Amino acid sequence: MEKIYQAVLEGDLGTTVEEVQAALDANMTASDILHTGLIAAMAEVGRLFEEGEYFVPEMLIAARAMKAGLGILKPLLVDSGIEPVGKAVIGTVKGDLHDIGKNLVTMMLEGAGFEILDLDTDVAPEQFVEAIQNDVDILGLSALLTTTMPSMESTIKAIEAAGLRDQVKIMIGGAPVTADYAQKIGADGFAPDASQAVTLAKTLIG
Ligand code: B1M
Repeated sequence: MEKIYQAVLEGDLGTTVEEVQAALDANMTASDILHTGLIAAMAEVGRLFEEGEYFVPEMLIAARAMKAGLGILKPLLVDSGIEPVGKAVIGTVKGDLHDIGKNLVTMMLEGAGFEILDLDTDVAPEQFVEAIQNDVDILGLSALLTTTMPSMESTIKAIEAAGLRDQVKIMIGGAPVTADYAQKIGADGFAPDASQAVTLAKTLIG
């Protein structure tokens, strides 16, 4: 696990992939590798960036390594093989290019049996409005920047203006987002991480 952690920290994609595979071969669970290896390393990358020891390029190559590791874990995280329990649209809001957390939430929701339409990153309010027209149970909005959090509110306003607010439950998340903020902007819920996003989504459609 230490090798995975170090490899992500160093942005070493090849070693990350090798060590994630080695950990799986040694019967470690996908969930343990995800949390103790990959997510823990990204948290450290964020700390180093804040302290001025890492800059954007280091952050970017670490993110690439993490994504490659996630790619190996994905089939194990999503392989639930059950009928969809609900339909969800998800995306990172306008102006924001961070997608790792959103991808994790997507994988966990897929693993829990949700059918997902992932709109990717930098998604404008009108794109979300368009995507939820047909029988969507949950809309998930992700934001990693304090400067893009207001895009969550604009998206909810656009959905209200389109007359669709009563048809969809809206949940939000991302490192700077809080439950208070969710309440303030009229979202239906907030989840601090991907597994709690699954619990929340199930509760919202319950
Ligand atoms: Co960015 N970045 N970044 N970055 N980056 C942060 C977010 C930052 C906190 C770093 C720091 O200063 N410590 C900081 C934001 C500060 C702020 O707003 N207050 C920051 C900055 C400043 C920037 C730039 C402005 C840097 C620059 O260019 N000067 C720039 C902005 C680009 C843009 O979006 N327009 C930028 C760019 C980048 C990279 C491209 C280099 C890269 C992103 C690569 C990618 O995503 N493909 C990057 C990265 C990697 C980070 C950090 C280091 C890691 C983010 C991450 O992937 N975490 C990040 C520092 C940090 O967060 N500690 C940072 C791992 C991931 C698993 O966690 O995304 O939080 P997270 O997701 C969690 C939960 O939040 C939750 O579940 C997930 C899984 O548990 N969750 C949800 C997320 N979405 C959810 C949705 C839900 C529910 C739960 O419901 C729908």
